[in-house]
Amino acid sequence: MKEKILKALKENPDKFLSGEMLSKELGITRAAIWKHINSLKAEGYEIDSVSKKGYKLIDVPDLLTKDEILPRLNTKYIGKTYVYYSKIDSTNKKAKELATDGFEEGTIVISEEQSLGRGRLGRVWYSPKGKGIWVSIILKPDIPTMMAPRITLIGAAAVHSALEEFGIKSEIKWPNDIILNNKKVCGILTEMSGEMEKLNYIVMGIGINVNTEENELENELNKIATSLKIECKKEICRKQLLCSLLNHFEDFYDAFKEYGTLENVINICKKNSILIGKEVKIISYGKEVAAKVIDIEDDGELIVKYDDGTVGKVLSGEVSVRGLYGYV
Ligand code: BT5
Repeated sequence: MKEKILKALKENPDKFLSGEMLSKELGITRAAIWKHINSLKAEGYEIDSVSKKGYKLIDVPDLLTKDEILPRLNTKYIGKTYVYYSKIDSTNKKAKELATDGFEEGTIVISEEQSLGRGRLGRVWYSPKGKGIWVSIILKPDIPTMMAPRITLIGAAAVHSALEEFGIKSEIKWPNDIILNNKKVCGILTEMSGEMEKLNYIVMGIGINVNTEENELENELNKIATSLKIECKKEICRKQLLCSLLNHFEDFYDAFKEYGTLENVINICKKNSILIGKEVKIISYGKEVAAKVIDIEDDGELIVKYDDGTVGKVLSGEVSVRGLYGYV
């Protein structure tokens, strides 16, 4: 009902809608209308209430609530079950609990702020309030568990494509970073549950620094991290970006499920790779090895040439890749 009232207010931006009219149209009492209006106000909607005139929408909050996102989303199933928090420890942690409780494929968990946002290998992901997109997607594809890390590249290609719609040309640092101006603007954390043969679920967490200011990237994070606002020198609409991201994600993910290939995704990751042709350090289980990145395989693995001339494949999920002289 609240959604219907909001829709009516949005469709009549310059008009007062009387409580009586709303109550007749929606078939609920005026007291109930008043309650829903108060609940919208509590969410941050600025609504003018004038006795004998009614209600007029003045301003919409910059929030990624269900009411703001679902009407703009063109997906079939990604995001249709929408779990929203203003603050949570980690959306990935919550999504894993929900996936275990039987929440279906496509459910997303989103929060304006994370108090314990997580990166890979127990690292911390800085997630300040209202400044970014901190979202996790529950996936339950019928694939062997060992194929699950490939899904990370679907996330990377989806973020890249969404940014492209905003005229932002990003680079992809295999397997889970999106880079702007040699700094990290987005990170992806793919977690899974399953046995060798059977995958129970995947949770893909995506964190994008959207409107974070430079001085908000604390603890020297500004040396390796950036935001869309810092690079584009203007605010970016988080709602539009989130919808575009989820739309692209569903397209790529559907193709993967239907045909079992990652052709488009790999093409995007190769074409926009910041690593191919570079000398890097591959860090795995505390060991560092120098190598040159040659290519990305059709199955998503990184092909590298070691200093002794041998060529090898690197699986995502277990490594970090660093440039010889800096982050990339
Ligand atoms: C990642 O890990 O890049 C995965 C980040 C995933 C975050 C999302 S947000 C929604 C969902 N819920 C979660 O709890 N997590 C996911 P990794 O490659 O390990 O990179 C982590 C490193 O990036 C840290 O050690 C910092 O150096 C750096 N970092 C931390 N916060 C950052 C930020 N906001 N922007 C850029 N870099 C950051």
